[in-house]
Amino acid sequence: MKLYEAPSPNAKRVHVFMAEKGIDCERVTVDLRAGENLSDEYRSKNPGARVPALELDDGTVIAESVAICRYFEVTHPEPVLFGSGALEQATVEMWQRRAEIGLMLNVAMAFRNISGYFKDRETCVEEWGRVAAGHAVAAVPMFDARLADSRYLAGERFSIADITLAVTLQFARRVQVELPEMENVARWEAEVRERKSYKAK
Ligand SMILES: N[C@@H](CCC(=O)N[C@@H](CS)C(=O)NCC(=O)O)C(=O)O
Repeated sequence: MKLYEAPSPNAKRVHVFMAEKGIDCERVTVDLRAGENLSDEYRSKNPGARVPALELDDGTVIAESVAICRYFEVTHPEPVLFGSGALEQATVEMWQRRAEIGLMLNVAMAFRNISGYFKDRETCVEEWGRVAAGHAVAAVPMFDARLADSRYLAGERFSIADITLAVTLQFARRVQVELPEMENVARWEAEVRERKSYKAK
């Protein structure tokens, strides 16, 4: 099994997830800056042309971070990171989607469109980047309110939703998308960042 990766927030989500489960495998670094992910060779494995992607020993490739994590959730059920039972699974899914769609995608759009980091491969619209940054800022209070009453996003158990939110906050700081610092998010983030899995590569 091989993980195609880069120093990137989506690969980081998979790293933390794998570390939680005690999984390791061969890693292949894909040079995004040089456009290695856009090569015919990489696209033949992952037509989506992004990282991460997981290649199984029989050559099957799974792309999309959450799809990779779902694969590992079944192959390595402990610890449970997508919830257990109807209510907890739905709650994890709800917060995971809120963190990914409401925050992570907007931070990524802000970064990509304002900085022009990938302008060699996409049209960057700075104004759209600023709108996306505003959407990201507006999303944070919902997480803060939830974390005022709950240890983790989906309840008492750490989950994929926490991984997505923590990785996104770290990425936002790195790419200078300024998000509000809020008390409950700060308490929760300090705890998540202390986890051994969060320091994993
Ligand atoms: N929805 C995908 C997003 C993957 C993605 O956007 N990866 C970025 C790095 S975080 C990438 O490969 N960017 C290279 C490019 O846009 O050319 C996932 O969850 O894995």
